[in-house]
Amino acid sequence: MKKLYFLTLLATAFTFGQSVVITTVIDGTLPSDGCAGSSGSSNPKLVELYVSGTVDLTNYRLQTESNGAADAASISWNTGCDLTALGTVTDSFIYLVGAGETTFTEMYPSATPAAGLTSLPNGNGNDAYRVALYDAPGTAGNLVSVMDQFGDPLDLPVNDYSAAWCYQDSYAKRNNGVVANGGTFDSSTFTYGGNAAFASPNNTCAFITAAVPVGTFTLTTKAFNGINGLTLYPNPVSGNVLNITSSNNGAMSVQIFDVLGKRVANTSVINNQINISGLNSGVYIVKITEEGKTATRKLVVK
Ligand SMILES: [Ca+2]
Ligand SMILES: [Ca+2]
Ligand SMILES: [Ca+2]
Repeated sequence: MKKLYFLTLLATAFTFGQSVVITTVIDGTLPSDGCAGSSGSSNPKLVELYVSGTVDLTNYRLQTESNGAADAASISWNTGCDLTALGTVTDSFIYLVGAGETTFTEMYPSATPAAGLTSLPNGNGNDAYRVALYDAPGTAGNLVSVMDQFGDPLDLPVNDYSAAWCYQDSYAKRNNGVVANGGTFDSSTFTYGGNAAFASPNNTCAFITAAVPVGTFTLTTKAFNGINGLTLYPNPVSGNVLNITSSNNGAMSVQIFDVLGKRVANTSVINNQINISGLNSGVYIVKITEEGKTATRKLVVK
């Protein structure tokens, strides 16, 4: 089954950053029936995703791990929100509104909540999320890979809000340029409103809309493909060593991503070489950074 997905992905247009990432999470303090409404006081609840490149969302899920976990064995991801109904998506935001859709639409008239989905995320602050690919729908499905994750359940005692990413009555926004993390969450890659940022008197549509614009995330980074004289060889590579040189010959760091956008290596160039013995045969994207400039190259490992 894994092989089938791999071939399917290779057959589609291959783009760096072909991925689904979690870009905004909101736990609001507003009514559910519009900005002037009177029903409820914990809306809207949003998880915003961004699809970079073209991704067929069949058997992708947005899953929740609620309230932290005491240890790794206690981590429990729910079956989640199956994204299959969204079909194939290209370079677009997806708005998963778990509660307060009427209010959300008034706040963000240009953002259309995703339709036709069930089990929408409905977190209240100390709940982690992940985008994951399964081999079948529902409880029968087995996990193929994790593409991106927000929050680490092990960061907090159960039912606690002390970790940086725990945003009760507040929000979290992914920093621009942060690519899919493959399930390894780094809390410094998001910006947070701080606990209870939307408490009274900030429990108004105007305040929250201004504090948390949606649809703004971008993967574009400055000085993209800007490393002078960058050379990778051999390519295709069959041994354990990849040579990387540049005109500047400065200190270079290297991240390598697989076709699912998962990071599989994070290393530094030493004596113009990196060791790639950990990579299986396949196609990868190599992201190289030298003195603040970044470039990407396709790499084939035989
Ligand atoms: Ca839990
Ligand atoms: Ca919770
Ligand atoms: Ca809340």
